[in-house]
Amino acid sequence: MKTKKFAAILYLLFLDCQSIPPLELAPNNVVPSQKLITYQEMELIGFIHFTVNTFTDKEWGYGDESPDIFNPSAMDVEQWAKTAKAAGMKQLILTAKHHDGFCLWPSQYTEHSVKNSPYKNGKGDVVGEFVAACRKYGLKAGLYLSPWDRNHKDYGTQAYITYYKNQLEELLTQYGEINEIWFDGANGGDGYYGGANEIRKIDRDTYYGWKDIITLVKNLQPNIKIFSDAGPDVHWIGNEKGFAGSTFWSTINPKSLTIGASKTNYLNTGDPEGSQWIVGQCDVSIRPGWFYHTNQDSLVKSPQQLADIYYKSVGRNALLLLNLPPDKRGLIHENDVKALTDFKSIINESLASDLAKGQKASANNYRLNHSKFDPKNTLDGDPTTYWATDDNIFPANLEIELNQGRTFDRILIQEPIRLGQRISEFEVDVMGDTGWNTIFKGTTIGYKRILRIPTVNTKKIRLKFTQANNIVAISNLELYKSSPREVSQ
Ligand code: FUL
Repeated sequence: MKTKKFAAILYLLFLDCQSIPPLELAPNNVVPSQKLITYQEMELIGFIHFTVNTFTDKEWGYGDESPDIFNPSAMDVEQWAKTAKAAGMKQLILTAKHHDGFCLWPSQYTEHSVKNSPYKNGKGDVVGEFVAACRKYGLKAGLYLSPWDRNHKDYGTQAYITYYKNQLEELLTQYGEINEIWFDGANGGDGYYGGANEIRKIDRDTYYGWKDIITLVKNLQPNIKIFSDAGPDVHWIGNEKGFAGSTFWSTINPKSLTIGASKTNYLNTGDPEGSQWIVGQCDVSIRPGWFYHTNQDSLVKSPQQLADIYYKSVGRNALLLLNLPPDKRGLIHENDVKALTDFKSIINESLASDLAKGQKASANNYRLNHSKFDPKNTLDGDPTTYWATDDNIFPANLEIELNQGRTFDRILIQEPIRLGQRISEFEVDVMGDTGWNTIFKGTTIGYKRILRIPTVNTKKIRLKFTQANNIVAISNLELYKSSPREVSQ
């Protein structure tokens, strides 16, 4: 009898538990892997374009350059790493081989490499030295291996694909963990090609056999992120200015992408209907060219221009990949170091003191009235906690009340992207003397959005989320007054 009663109580308890909705918000269909979240969290990374072009003053070598010209006079790979580290970069990517085909490591598959250059009397290995310097300074190492090779006699045939795969195998087995491999979309055209001096065209869809190459890369380095116009992990942003679209979805449809032939507008905005999560990466050079040219010493981007780029990349849900090309000495030039250092100190100053921290957050609704979804989770500095509403609450309003009137002009917002990217329309209102004023209207947020708004002085600010593809969830909100140094003095 007693056991029957006990069973009935258990059953009732079970029924009761069933009626309580689960405490974690159901994720979207498309979400990033932890690997991609960790990758996106790097935010700022650097590119190193360095090869024979540095010595010939060219942007694209023809492929007939003699290895004799690769002779940096004061090479210091650690200076690259130290410079990047000091600027808060988390990774560097080196052009192990650019379109000219010259290899910065002593590849066994070609004579066209550092092994036949005067650098360290042919005993040098720039890739090896680079990776060691990255490790020493706590940076992740990435490598660029140009699919196009204007030096190789077999370019355009299957023999070259074998050569390319062999080189990938060298790079991905001899240097420990490589965090990213960069597949450039530029390929096919005129070149030296072992002396043929002709134009060679390839079929972008079929020639490289990208599917096999991707499998090979992932087998050799399971944790690597593959960059290309088409991902599969990281995609080009569609321009070389360092700007993501002001609407930018981390979801995209890979069926619409081809390496070397993707629509740039599509890459620039992503796709709310996208079937895959591919992180956006904004590449741009600190100078007009990707390689060092003396006559561009005065054309290094100003710290203010770099700050603008930062807001249009990191501030728009993408990564910034900033190129720092070493000069003929093998050093990042003083002007570049200065611009980079000043840029980073300006951004650090702008985002130094969060005026919303420890202030009051409220909302017109929060899910189940449960503390797990409380609006104050947006101000706790913990990226894993978040505010979320009950089902179908639009607008979802998040209000921040400051303990006194504050002046600010930057708003940093984050979605808990492990649950997917959701917001597609929002506005920002501030409380004025006569009530709420809308001062900004926006679309996407994603991992991180940093809004530059006109300077306001207010005690109350409201974010009004008017459209999303799922229940609204926000993990973080910060308010800042930017450094006056963001504007040229
Ligand atoms: C382009 C290349 O053609 C440029 O030389 C540079 O490497 C840039 C990052 O990608 O497609």
